[in-house]
Amino acid sequence: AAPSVSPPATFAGGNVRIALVRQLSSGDYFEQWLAGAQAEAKALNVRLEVSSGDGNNDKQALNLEQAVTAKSDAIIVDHGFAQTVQPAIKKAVAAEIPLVAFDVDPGSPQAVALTQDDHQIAEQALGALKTDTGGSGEVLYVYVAGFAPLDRRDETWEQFKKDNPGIKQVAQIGVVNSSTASAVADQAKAALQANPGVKAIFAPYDEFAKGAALAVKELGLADKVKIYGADISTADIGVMTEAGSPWVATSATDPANVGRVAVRAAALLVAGENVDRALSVPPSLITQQGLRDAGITSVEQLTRAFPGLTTPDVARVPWAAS
Ligand code: SR1
Repeated sequence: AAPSVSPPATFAGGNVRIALVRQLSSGDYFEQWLAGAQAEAKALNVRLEVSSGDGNNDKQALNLEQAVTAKSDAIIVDHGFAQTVQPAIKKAVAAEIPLVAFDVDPGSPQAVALTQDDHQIAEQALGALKTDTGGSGEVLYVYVAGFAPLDRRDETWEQFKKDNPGIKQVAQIGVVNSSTASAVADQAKAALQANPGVKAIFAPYDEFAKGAALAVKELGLADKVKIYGADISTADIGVMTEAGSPWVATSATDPANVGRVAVRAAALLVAGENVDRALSVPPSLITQQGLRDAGITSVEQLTRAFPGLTTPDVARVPWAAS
């Protein structure tokens, strides 16, 4: 639809600078998220200045300090550990630089905290696991503490185990680095060999799920062990739908849409508009069966089939076309 109001004058010359300060950048999720953020920046005529710590938290903190010193018009902090980013976030707030924190607790009430609904992500995936297992059996869990979204999904997993005493976590594995999927595949192979009774893997991050799928296939266990994950990409859809794939369900947002929301929220703050201090993007449950039945092979097709994956009303920009 055509925009209802004109853009504020600040946006006319293309000189609004939004710093995007990332902790991680490799992997399908983070690549799609960036593509969405860049597309929204282009649509809003703002310059998106992107840095990544590439998994090095000190480097991310330094990049954040630099964005504050450079007097960016707004800053988006994408992931990170609270203890490494909060000191610089405080400086941004003191310098009155609007700030959006995605998937990390900003620790400052002035900042906008953007999340996916991580409890719902875990609930949806675990709901599928419960249906398929009948609520009992040995489960392998993939988790790394310290990442806010994974910690929230872990809260749901802990509650799920209490509510379903027939579910037994027999091992926990996990690593987050620049080759997460292959590292998790190695760990999953060892854990599955040590625990031959496992019938499900809860792997709530797509790099975890891809690694787990590789391990299950290499061990020839795809008929016996099923994977319940999080996130989606075109490559993930390929893995989920290939013949004999053990990855049967994932709960996901569209990462590009979330990147767009982050940039919209930052632009609204630059314009002095009101933005809720807590923004949340809801996920959808995507099943292997559903993907196969609908013949979905890409995220573009998926977003057409699941219109709820696009959230134009979260941080809607009144001067932008929708
Ligand atoms: C290492 S944290 C990975 C998660 O961040 C985003 O929330 C994605 O959903 C991904 O699962």
